[in-house]
Amino acid sequence: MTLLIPSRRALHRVPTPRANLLAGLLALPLLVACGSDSADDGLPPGAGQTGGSATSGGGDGTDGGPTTTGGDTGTSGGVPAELGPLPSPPLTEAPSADDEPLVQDGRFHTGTDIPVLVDRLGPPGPPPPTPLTEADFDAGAPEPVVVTDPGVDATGNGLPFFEGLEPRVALRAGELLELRFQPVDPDGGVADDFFPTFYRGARYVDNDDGSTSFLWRPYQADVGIRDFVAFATDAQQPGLRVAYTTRIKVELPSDPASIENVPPFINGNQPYTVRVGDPVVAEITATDANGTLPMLEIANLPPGATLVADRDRPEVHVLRYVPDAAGTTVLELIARDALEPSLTYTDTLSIDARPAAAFQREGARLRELAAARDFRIGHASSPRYYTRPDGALYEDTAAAEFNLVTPENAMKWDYVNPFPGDYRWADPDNLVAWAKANDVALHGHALVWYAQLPPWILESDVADREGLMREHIDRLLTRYADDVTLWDVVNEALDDDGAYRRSVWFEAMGENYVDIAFRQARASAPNATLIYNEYDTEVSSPKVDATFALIDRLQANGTPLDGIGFQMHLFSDFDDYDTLAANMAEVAARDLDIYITELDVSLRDEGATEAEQAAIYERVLSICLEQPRCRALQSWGFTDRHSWRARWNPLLLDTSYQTKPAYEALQRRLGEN
Ligand SMILES: [Ca+2]
Ligand SMILES: [Ca+2]
Repeated sequence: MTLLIPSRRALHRVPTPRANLLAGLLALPLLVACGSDSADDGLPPGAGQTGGSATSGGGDGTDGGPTTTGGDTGTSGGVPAELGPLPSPPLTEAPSADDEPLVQDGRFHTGTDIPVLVDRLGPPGPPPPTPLTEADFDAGAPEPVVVTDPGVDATGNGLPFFEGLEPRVALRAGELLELRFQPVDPDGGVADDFFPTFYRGARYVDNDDGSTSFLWRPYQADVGIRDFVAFATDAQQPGLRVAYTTRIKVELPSDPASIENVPPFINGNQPYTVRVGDPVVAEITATDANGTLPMLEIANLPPGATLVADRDRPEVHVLRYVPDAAGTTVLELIARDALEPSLTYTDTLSIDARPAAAFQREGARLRELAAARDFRIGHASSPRYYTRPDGALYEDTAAAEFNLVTPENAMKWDYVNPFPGDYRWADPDNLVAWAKANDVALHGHALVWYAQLPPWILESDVADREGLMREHIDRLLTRYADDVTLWDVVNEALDDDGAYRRSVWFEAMGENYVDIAFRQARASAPNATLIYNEYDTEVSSPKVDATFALIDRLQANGTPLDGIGFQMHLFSDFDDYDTLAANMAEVAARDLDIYITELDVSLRDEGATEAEQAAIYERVLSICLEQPRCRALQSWGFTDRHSWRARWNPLLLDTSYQTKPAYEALQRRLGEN
């Protein structure tokens, strides 16, 4: 039975949000939008941001932000002095020969032309949150955190809470956990709820009485302590939410053999379109909630195929084969329980092989048209694309179409440096090698950001942050000094209301962190183009005003800044072209270059058409081409198969690598005068 530990929670006592609480929230699995950039739509607006309600002021001051603390840079008077030397000795171990990647066995990737590297410690990816301890459990759940949309002033409004949500629950593996709770607003009305937490095998049940139940039966693999978070939404102001946490401890029962042996599980696989004659690689992950390692089989293994266990990840098997004829192959995957082989889980993986002719595109390639006008057309490259079935087609298509590339994730802090002194260079190195082989320029992304930070940075001492930030910038710029010509140095410093985000960087250095970051970047890479990258820059808003105030402040300080990145994650209702052009003109008037860095146009709204999408791509490109300081247009991916907003088909090619009207629109416009 579930053991409920009684404890008092002051539901109305909501403290000033603190970075460590937010760090905990950010570390929740479903609050981190993996493989994505900026605020994903799976989150409530504001979640995963700073949670700070009512931060006032524009970009001209820190309005009560923390004072700068030490580091190596004198920052008295709010304007950074010259940078001092980097921390000596270093705050974390510098990259060394131990971090250098190895050449990967050909059975594990789709590459054929250049060696593919792999990290000694396994592939990169966001590191798991720091495990919670018994002491954390004894301390109880974190305090609730208020999250507000921009412009929401909750003064005088009673905060919603959950009736029935326990702050701490302990149970044994094999038992069923039920958390039953009801959102309540003290001012009356109907409060709503939102649940970002989900564990395998869990479900939510609407009890038809206003309450919801979260049902979850943990097994041996789930032993440990974790946080369950639910958001209560205010009845009067839907832009006001409060995150409440239940801390859950799962222990083994005295007789673990009493726990039911449940079937294994295979992670879902999407269908893929590939090209006949290319190698197909698929990483298939099979797990067992009982904590054992399932056996994996493929009932109809193609001729000549290999199926081998991954060196570093025992739960992953890697299939590789070369389809020699057109047609769809439905691979039958079987995971067998380690202790009871008749206990199985089956799944399929569908691979549609088409002849090369099926991927020929009419007309000239985008990069040829762009090069003829001294322009860059680029894309964001999906991490480790060479480990997916369509990897060969992906890289050939990218090489044919683009003369600029940004790693979508490979250079983000949590990927490249997940633990102190642990560098995962393989994926960025592979992209650099591919780009050089194909004469594609590289645009590094993103050195200093509030998101996709590893837990060790979120938990770092405030006094060390300036040094850690500078070390990080220096190490990446030094490694890629000969290869990367542009860098997003600071990404998304401003909140939607124009205030500085209360990031770990702002917390430590105030607004000066932006200056310090750019100065370090210039010192480490004197010839690189240094960019400030931001989203929602195509509209009129307090944030855009604050962006210009930020630029003006940097320039008044003599801080090096070469360009502004307009991310432009658009939806099909976008039509504010005049504001886009005016904002670009404002940037140009400040003697800065403009880069459209992350363009995509999501077909989210009902009835939205690919023709409308194409028209937006074309108009945005036109405005860029008509602005002499606009140097490049990058889309955030190029095939709808690999997109952070894949469900809204936002890109140039469809999931089968066929051209969409958006592709043809860019092609047409690039070919015009
Ligand atoms: Ca209320
Ligand atoms: Ca089992």
